[in-house]
Amino acid sequence: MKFFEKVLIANRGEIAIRVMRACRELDIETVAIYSTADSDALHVKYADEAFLVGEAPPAKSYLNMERILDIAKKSGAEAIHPGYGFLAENYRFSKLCHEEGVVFIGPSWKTIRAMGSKIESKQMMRDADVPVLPGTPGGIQGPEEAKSIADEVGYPVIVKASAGGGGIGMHIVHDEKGLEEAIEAGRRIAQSAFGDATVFIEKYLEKPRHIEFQVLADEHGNVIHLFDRECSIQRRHQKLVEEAPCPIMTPELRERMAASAIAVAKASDYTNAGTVEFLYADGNYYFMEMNTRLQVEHTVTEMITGRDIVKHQIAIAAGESLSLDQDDVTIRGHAIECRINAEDPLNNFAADPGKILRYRSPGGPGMRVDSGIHMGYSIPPTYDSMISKLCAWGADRSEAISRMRRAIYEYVIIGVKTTLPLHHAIMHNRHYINGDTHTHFLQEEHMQKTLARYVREEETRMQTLAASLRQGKQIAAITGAVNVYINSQKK
Ligand code: MV4
Repeated sequence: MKFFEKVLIANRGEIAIRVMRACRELDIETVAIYSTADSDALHVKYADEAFLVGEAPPAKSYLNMERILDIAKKSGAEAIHPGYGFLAENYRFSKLCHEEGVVFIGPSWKTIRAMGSKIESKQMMRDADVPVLPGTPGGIQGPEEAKSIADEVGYPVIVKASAGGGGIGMHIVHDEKGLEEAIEAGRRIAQSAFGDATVFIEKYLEKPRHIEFQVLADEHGNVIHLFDRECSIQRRHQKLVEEAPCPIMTPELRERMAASAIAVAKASDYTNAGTVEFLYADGNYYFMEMNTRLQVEHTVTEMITGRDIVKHQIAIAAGESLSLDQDDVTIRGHAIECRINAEDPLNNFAADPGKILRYRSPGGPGMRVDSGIHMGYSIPPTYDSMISKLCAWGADRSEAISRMRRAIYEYVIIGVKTTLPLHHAIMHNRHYINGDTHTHFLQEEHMQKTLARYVREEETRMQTLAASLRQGKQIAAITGAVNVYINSQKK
């Protein structure tokens, strides 16, 4: 089944390539767009056609709706896949595509808009009997209302921006003294970041887990889920490690949460692929938000279910009925994703863009590496600093961890600082190994101590490798034997 003749991918990097891979398997032609900073990028070379969309700043290129639609029409693309980030959750873009007769591969613009409002989506879920955290039902009207609600739910509470995301405008309040100030600060930040000052308050959970469910919904009322992911390990609201399934999931909890995830999708008239995010603490879970896009971490779900989420997105957007029943989807084994970024773990994770001088990615059993870079490529400073998504699958969680450690050992990246040592530290952390994680995991002392040591070890490894390359030992570098060589040097 072909679904479309030609699809435009309105994104860059690894996710553009991920979508194009699905298109290629489906025999669909691909159209890439690229900014002046990306003329040498892999996604441009991978596509059947590529069009310059504008200057490097996202507002002039990957966020330029009119220009992207012009390219879609000029190239004859019938549909646009937005990837994640950029225009993926911009309801105006989805609406504009609809008006211009181009299929937006994602949910309807009305659903995207409704889910963009935390207050509206929370109310919708409350009505659908999905658990939500107690707090103000709508936006805060005044300090008196805020005080009485905070007293009712009990401190600590959290102030959140209704239009928010990524923790922007969020403030934790421990007692009545800080409340008014937090609301004012939240309103100010929300106004300048989103043009909407509406904030609300809810009960704050100290160390919750972030558990999410992948859902698929077609345009004929069929909704299924593809099980759960655990995404608690984050830094500044950027996920670093994700896995599927969630290590603490029980059949009973899964049944309840999955039913809620399906209820969320049905209540919002959801179509296409989406993710329902929950906070979990002490046996209870609460709806947090719904992401109306393909997510970075969809990979781990694909690995445990054997299903291609992007192909399902394309089929759904073409009006097809879901080709799967809920009972067709089962979990096989366990998968972990580490996001490898060009960042300096010892310098507050400052981005470290630059040229990749040597690059060799891991392989062998149970590996998946989604990447938009290659040896000799310069990571531009303009966009995110992701090098790759390193994913390991195992028959059980323990084997997935062993394989991830082995993959980190095999990985050679020279030229930029990377988060590999951080991932090494996490994969050897006994709390992680026990599945004992939460949203403040990286701030804990035990992580800080081990991290510094692993970063130094990794730097030594890469320096030794660089030196051996300068001595002409290229063969070792490309065969991977260099890792063995380096380890024996250390002894
Ligand atoms: C919370 C919370 C605890 N209690 N809400 C962070 C991003 C935004 N989408 C919501 N976030 C949180 N909301 C209540 N009522 C803790 C967080 C939170 C968090 C959530 C998921 C993953 C990582 C996190 C890191 C810090 C805070």
